[in-house]
Amino acid sequence: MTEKLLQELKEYDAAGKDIKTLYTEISELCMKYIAPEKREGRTAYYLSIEYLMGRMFHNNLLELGVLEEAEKILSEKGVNISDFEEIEDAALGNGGLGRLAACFLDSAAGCGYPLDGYGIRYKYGLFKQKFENGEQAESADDWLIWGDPWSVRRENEKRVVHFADMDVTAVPYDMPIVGKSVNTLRLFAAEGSEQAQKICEYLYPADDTEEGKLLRIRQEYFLSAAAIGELAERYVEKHGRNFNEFAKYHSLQLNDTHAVMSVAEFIRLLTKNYGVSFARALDIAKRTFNYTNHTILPEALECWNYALMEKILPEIAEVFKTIQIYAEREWKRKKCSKEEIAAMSVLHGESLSMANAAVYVGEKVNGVAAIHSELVKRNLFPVAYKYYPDKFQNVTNGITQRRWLMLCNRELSALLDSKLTSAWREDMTRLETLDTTDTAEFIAVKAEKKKQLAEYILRHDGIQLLDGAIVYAQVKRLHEYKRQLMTAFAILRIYYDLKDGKLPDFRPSVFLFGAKAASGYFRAKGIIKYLNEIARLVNNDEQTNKLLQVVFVQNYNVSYAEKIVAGADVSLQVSTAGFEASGTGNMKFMLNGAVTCGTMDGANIEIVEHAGKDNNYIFGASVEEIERLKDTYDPNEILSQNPDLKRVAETLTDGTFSDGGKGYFKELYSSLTVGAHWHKPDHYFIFRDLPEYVDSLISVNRDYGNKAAFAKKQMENTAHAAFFSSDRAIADYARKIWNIEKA
Ligand code: NBG
Repeated sequence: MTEKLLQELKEYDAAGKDIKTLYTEISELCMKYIAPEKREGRTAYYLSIEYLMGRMFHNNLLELGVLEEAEKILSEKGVNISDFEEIEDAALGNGGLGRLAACFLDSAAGCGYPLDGYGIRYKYGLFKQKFENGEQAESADDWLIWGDPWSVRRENEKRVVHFADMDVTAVPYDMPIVGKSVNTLRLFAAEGSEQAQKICEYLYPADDTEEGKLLRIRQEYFLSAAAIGELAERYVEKHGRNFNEFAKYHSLQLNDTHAVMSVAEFIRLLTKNYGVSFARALDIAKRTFNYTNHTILPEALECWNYALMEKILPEIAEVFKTIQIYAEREWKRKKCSKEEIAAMSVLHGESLSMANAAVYVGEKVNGVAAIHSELVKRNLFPVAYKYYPDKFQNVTNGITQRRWLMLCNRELSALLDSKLTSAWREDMTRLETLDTTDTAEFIAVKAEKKKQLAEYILRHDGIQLLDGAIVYAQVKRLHEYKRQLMTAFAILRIYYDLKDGKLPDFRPSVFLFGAKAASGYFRAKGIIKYLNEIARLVNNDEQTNKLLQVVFVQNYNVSYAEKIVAGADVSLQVSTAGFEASGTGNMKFMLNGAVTCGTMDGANIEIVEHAGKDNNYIFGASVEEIERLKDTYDPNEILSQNPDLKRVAETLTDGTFSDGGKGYFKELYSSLTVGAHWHKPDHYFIFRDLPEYVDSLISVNRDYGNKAAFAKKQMENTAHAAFFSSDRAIADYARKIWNIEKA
């Protein structure tokens, strides 16, 4: 097959065609050789409202095993496939949750597991970001202007989704996921009236207005009804109308709570259309659905107002209410107290808890890193854990080495091939035999990737990186708990120390940021502005600017990440312990040979377990310490005792920087020193961890002086990254949760 494909590429006429035509035609040519698997046996389905796929072109050629040859053939025709890097990412996701879904699809296909995905084909993906005067400016991400040659519209498989006030047509677009098996990501586009089309217009519309909430409910139901309708119909075609064996052939994974309505839709459909009793339908659902929790932040746990849902989905609301009745009977039989029942309730007063519904119905409930799964049991669903301990599982996240090493770091991959043979590509545990004392070539690769990163940044952001500097990178969504603000303070501490002559041996360092702030998130936007103001100050100071540089790149996305994780030396993962469920960027950096400078949070804990504490830079309060500290913590006392900290914190208010009259900086300062009606001052414990953070950053800087020793630490991280491959994560899901076999 690959021979034929390569032959066709050789015969392809590229003359005089523009980049979009080339991209479309070559992609379509490849698509002819990709045939999705027909589903026969037990299959798992991933139900997710986000998929952050990134660019498909290079990845698919890699998975087809023709990347290098195709590249050669095309370059002889004058087509440089790196030009296709100008093509928009398929950014149908916000961050880690959506990117995880993409990695899982990749690994399942890569390993030959029967896993298909269902999602929404948004017309506009995650907004594009620019900085105007240091502030985030957003514009629509019109990714489809490039066409979508990697998807196939299935006109004859469309179906109608009913709401009380309108009908919407769900038209599937299938994106083949290429690997050992070819799996399918099926994304539904909403068609029909103008209002119907709105459902798939934007990813995550604002949900702070009633209109926004309704739209969100519509999106969730749209995905759920389209997916469940289709699965039920296919089942009936094959097995008839008796649903007793449905759970034997299907395992449905709810990626967070966004598709929990599919549980209600499943029960609704079986009871209304197929004459199954409610009790029986609920029982089948309980053996079919599983739920992954991705955060313990209360604001992210979805609750819907019953009346609101009833307005557009009366039957679905009714099903949730009935689930509550059945659940209560079960809980009373188990002799749960009133309080316990309230804690587990699906319907509580007027509020429908999607998480409680998922926990009650889900056969398995998992967190995404060891510590997070513990917190899910202990803090989030303690009562459910008491009565259903066997439901609760952990599956630590993973990332695909195909995109995050083989594709984004072909130089390091080649080096590993030369040392270990290419067997590591399929069996990452082979990396453990890497001789990490042999550092010279690794150092050369890192330098090359840093050079490529510098070129990319120059091209995209017009910023020249400090030559030969240590690259510290913090790239992720902008959120207070991720503490980009703490890094800002740490940089200022270093800056003032440099100016005061207190850091005589400091080596040139770049602090590299990439992050988008949710459009309604005032503080996150303030932090972006603050970092850009710090960049302006630091980068223009002749006294320090050969030693310290701050760079915030615009429009951080999957494609940017591919450059950054390969070129960085230090991965900054500094969330408040207990708040980052897992993190997956941390794994990408590790795999590419960066040390982690971070807190004992999320998967950092496991990274350090595997790669060694001595090969990373861990600081800050642990989860237990934060829990102990919580009630008595007084940031103002810390500030009053530490003039250095006070000096940097006060740059928010003392006129050092201007936020152009927007009030960002004053509000940030008051969030740290006064608090707000919904939280105590400094509720992410920045001042608790900041001094240790600064020390860690300086230790990294010092250790970097011994190039070989530092490179050894970096290589130790690569060598112990096997556990963080999503091949491992998928195998865990397959075994612990889905009960599926490789083809
Ligand atoms: C995010 C967590 C990350 C985690 C990803 C993937 C949500 C709701 N959660 O820590 O914040 O790595 O999920 O599991 O986006």
